[in-house]
Amino acid sequence: MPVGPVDASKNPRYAGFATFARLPRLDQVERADIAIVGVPFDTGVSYRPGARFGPSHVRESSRLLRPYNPALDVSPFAAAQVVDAGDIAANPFNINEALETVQASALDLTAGGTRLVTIGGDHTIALPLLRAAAERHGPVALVHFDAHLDTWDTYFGAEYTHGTPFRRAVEEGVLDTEALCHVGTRGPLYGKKDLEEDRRFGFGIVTSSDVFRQGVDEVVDKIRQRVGNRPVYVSIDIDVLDPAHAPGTGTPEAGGLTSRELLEILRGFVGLNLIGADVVEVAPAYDHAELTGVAASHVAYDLVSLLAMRHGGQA
Ligand SMILES: [Mn+2]
Repeated sequence: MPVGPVDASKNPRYAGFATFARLPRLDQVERADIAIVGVPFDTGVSYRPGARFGPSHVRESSRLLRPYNPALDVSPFAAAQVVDAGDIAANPFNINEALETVQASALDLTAGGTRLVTIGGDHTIALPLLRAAAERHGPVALVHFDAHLDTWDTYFGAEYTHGTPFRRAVEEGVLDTEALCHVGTRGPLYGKKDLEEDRRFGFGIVTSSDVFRQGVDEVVDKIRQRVGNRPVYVSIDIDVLDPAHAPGTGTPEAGGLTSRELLEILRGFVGLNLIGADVVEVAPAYDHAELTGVAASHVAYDLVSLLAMRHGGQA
C-alpha cells in the first residue's frame, strides 16, 4: 500500500511541513512511482525575476488538495506511490552548471522508473529535463503550454535562457519533430519570422484564440492526433493562463486561457503515453491570494493523476 498524504481529519491542512499535497518525502518511502521535484532556479529570465521561489510557493498552495480526483475518477496517491523529492540544488550563478545538475538529478530520480512532475523555476529548466527524458525514452513528443513560443535563438548572446529551451531541444535532437505542439500562444512577437522558424522546427500551434473559438474538445483532438502513442512530455508555463488567473509570473500576456480551460484540456490526455511533465514560471512576488500557486498546484495534481492512472493500469 502506498504511503499517502498526512490525514487532514487528524492534522489540520495548514499545519506541519509543506510538502506537495502533504505527501511523504522521498526518503520516507522505499521507492516512488511518481515524484514531485522542485527546481528553484530563475537565472534564465528575461523580465521579472522570482520564479526561484516557485517550488516552495506551489507546495504551500497545495495544502488543500484532496486524495480523490473526481474529474479523472482516480485516487492518485492510492493508485501509485507519490512523493515529494524536494528541490534540485541548481547553481544560481552558472547556467551551464545548473543545466547539468538538473539533467543529472532528473536521471538519478528516474533511474528506478519513477516519473517526474517538476515544479520550476524558470522555463530554462525544461531543456535539461527533456535531455534526461530523451536519454530514457529516445526523442519525445512535446505538448508545450505557454503564452510564448520559447523557440527564440539567443538573448544578449546567451543560448540558454527561458525563451530558448525548445529551439535548443530541437537542435540537440531530444524532441520528436513529428509531434510537437504549442498550446495557448498569444501576444506580440518580434516579427513573422518567429512563426516561420518555429514552423520549420516542426511545431504545430494551437493559439489561445483557437482554444476560445474552437473549444476544448477540438483542441484535445488536434493535440492527440499530433502526439499519437509516442512518449510525450508536457511542459506547462503558468503564463499560458490569463494574468487574471495567474498574475504571479515573469512575462504576463493578456488574453490567456482560464484555469478551467487548461485543466479541461489536460483531462483530455487520458491514455496518452505521458512520461513526465513540468509546471514552471510561478513567481510568487507578483501573486495575490495564492491565485497562481493554487492554479499551479491543481495543474500539477492533474498531471500526477494522469501518471497515476497509467501506473495503475486505468489508462
Ligand atoms: Mn515559457
